[in-house]
Amino acid sequence: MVKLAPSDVLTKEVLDWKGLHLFHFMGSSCSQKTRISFGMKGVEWESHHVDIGKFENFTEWFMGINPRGLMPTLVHDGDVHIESNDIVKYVDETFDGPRLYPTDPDEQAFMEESMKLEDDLHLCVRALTFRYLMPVEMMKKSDEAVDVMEAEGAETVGGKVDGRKAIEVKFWRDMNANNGITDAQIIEAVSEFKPVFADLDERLGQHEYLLASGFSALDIAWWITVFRVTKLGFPTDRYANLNAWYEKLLARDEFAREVAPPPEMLEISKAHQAACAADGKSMQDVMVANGL
Ligand SMILES: N[C@@H](CCC(=O)N[C@@H](CS)C(=O)NCC(=O)O)C(=O)O
Repeated sequence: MVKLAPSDVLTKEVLDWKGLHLFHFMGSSCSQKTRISFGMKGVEWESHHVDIGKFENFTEWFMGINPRGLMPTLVHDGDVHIESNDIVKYVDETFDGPRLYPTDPDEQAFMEESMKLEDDLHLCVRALTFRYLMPVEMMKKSDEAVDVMEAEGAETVGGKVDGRKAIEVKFWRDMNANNGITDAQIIEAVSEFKPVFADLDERLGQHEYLLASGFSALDIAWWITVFRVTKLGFPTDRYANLNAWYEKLLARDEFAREVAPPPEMLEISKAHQAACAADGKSMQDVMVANGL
């Protein structure tokens, strides 16, 4: 679990906070994952909305509670937890309510491996998001904001030197240098997702949810990825079982309400994807052109 050591927390005031505080952004897929999980669990939490479009996660204050500059971040009775999958696990273990983690050791082992894969693919989700969600001018980070993010925050996470921020800084600097996300990044991301989705599809042909024992946080984590890439134009309907599971969970209020974009954003996104398609550059166009 990724809990910060008090020495990693440079924004000291949160060390005295009581209660369950979630720093999140409405449109962030990792934040959506935690909000859906909290809803399924039935826990009450205090909301701190951080607008990543306004670079509010790249300030000295926020970097002081998350040295990676990422959403979501949890403060519980003065302890700071980062990493969405770890936050969900922590809340599942700490609070009453329906269990989101299995008790069977084989399922626990499978889940740990699959959650890691889901997390490892997050930069692929991000590449697709930053290409297809909105026009590049609306998605780019200013150089000044990235400079602040690079300079602020502790160098350590859990008391150990952390290399994660350098990966984040490189992502944003590359995006600015390339004026967006390149076709090569799209091809790489889609090539990663295809075999993974085929595996999920096969599992979902065997049981209703990803674990034989029933609904779990694994469904929430992968559903968030499938939701995001589907909305960006990935042909999820190529995978019949995955698609049916995706639609079934989307019909649940705990899921739908956390991922519904504001109408004006939806309009911008649709218009952007239509413009990409008119240029022959939709996600499916890039896939077809590259034999994917
Ligand atoms: N592995 C991290 C990834 C977190 C992450 O990348 N969050 C995104 C939002 S989904 C973010 O904060 N991006 C920063 C930005 O876009 O400025 C987690 O699961 O919490």
